[in-house]
Amino acid sequence: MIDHPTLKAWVDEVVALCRPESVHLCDGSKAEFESLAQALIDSKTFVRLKRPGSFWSHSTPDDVARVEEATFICSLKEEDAGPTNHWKDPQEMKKILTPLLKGCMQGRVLYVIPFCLGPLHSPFSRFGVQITDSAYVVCNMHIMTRMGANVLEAMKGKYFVPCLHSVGAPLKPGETDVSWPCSKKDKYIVHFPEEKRVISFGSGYGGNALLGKKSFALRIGSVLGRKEGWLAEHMLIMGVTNPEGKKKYFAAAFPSACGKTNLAMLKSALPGWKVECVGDDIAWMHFRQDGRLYAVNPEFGFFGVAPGTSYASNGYAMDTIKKDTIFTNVALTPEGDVWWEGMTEVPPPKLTDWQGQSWTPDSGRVAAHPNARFTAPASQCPVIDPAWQDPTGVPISGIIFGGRRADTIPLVYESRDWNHGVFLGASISSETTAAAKGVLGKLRHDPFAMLPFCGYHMGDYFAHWIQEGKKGTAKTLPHIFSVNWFRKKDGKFLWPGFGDNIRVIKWMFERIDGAKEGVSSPIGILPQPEDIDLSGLKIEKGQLAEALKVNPVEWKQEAKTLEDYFPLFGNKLPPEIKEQLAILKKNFI
Ligand code: GTP
Ligand code: SPV
Ligand code: MN
Repeated sequence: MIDHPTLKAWVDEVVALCRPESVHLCDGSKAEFESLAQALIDSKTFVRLKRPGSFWSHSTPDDVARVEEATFICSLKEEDAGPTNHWKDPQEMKKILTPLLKGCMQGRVLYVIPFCLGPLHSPFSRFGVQITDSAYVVCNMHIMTRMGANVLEAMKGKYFVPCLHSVGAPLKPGETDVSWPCSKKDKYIVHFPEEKRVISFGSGYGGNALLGKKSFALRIGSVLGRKEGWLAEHMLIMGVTNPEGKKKYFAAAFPSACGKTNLAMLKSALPGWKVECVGDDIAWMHFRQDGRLYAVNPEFGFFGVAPGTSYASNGYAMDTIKKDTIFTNVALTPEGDVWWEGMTEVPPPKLTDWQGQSWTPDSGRVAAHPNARFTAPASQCPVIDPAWQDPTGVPISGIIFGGRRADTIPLVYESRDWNHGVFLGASISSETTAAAKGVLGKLRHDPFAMLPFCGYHMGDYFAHWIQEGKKGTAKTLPHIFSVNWFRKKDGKFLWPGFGDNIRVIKWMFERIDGAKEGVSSPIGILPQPEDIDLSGLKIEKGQLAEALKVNPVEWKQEAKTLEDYFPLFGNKLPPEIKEQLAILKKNFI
């Protein structure tokens, strides 16, 4: 049945261990999606919405986000996982996983999903195969990846990354299924970097279960990138065109639920400026012979945060999800449509909330889970970039790092050079969000927005970035910027954000073109306040200055925090980072 000897052997091995009722090799067709969706309607996992081809589903309250405490990098040596990852010896981990996997697919179908990360036939793309016992996961993979018969064909004789997933909920004979099967006891999201394998057990949600995303494209991807000389990053990719028709591409890293989807599809507040989207979550980037950095989006769809998405904040995302979209953990309207906090100013009078309970505005609880998500095809985005599937990628002129910071970090500044830019990426801190299980709003270090996603020692990762920068010249390397849309005064955001962020991007664009002088400061290059185009924006006097301010008291504290943090990486902390930290400290004495 499977014309790929390695794949066939692996499937046979998993069948013998997990004991599914049957095996289904996915062809990726529309008919396949339809029939799985119908099966999910029958098992009450899906409710058909009035939006064409769209479905509502909701998970159990114990399976709503990534589980970082259950995520492991099982490298042969503990040192290679580094201080920011959970580690276990691969053999020890297999001793835990094997008994859990034994018979775990009983009563279920084992689906085999051949998928390709990146455009098919691109030299930068990689193959994977996900085995899963969740039809919900298959439907999501249909949207999120290029998958199916044509991928299997292209994969013939080629290497693929095996990604094994089970919801960990075997069905006894005669037992009826629940609408959201997952393990009540055990969750493990495990990566074997040397074997280039992923095993995920117990969860059906998002990045825990859609293994092409964080597990392969980032954790295994970063390991491949280090070895092969490229970068796997938690970054959006966007094209920016100025009123003269000149275009530049940017890649931007923000921690989970901190604004990548918003920026990737920004609706410009400045006339004549246009943003087009290549990707909203992950970038695979390679330096080419010309010394420039090129990016491809390994994904095929968006798994975007629903709450807060509206025609005011992200109209293009709203248009993307009009059809053929899976909604998870949003609220359901009596008319068979969806709703979430922030979608409209006035909530509907009556809803079914994300837990399936009836809800009214005075219920005293949210209707949608804060990490409720939509799964939608990238091709439906009205501002998808014409080059989004270009097999060679798009040339990156600017890299942006950002976090959710109520203070200290100014609206925008530029690094002095590549190594200083690497330091800015390494220095990101951000308040935690609902994208991962755990406390909300707690400030934590999240270097390069990769804290939960780097598949090896973060100190080696910094060194890899410094090394990669040597492939370019001052002329060809992307400029590197830091932004903060989230700075507050008296509890209110200082910067309007969203579509107005184009004003900041415009300054970057002009800096890259050499059209704007910056102001040298102790932290890097700041804009002259008059160089941020505020035309047509009603903003209180002094507010921009406040948003751009470098407060020495706060920065002394920031430098101290970083000085306390970086020793975590021990002797793997590159001297270049130490040097940048020393410069920062010296500048505030
Ligand atoms: P993942 O998919 O989890 O990796 O995250 P993401 O970075 O794509 O997150 P997303 O764009 O969905 O972030 C949404 C959150 O960021 C919401 O809380 C938005 O309100 C907020 N946000 C996005 N852009 C802005 C902005 O310019 N200003 C402010 N204040 N908030 C913003
Ligand atoms: C994130 O948490 O950064 C996401 C969502 O993009 S998930 O795919 O669930 O990891
Ligand atoms: Mn993400």
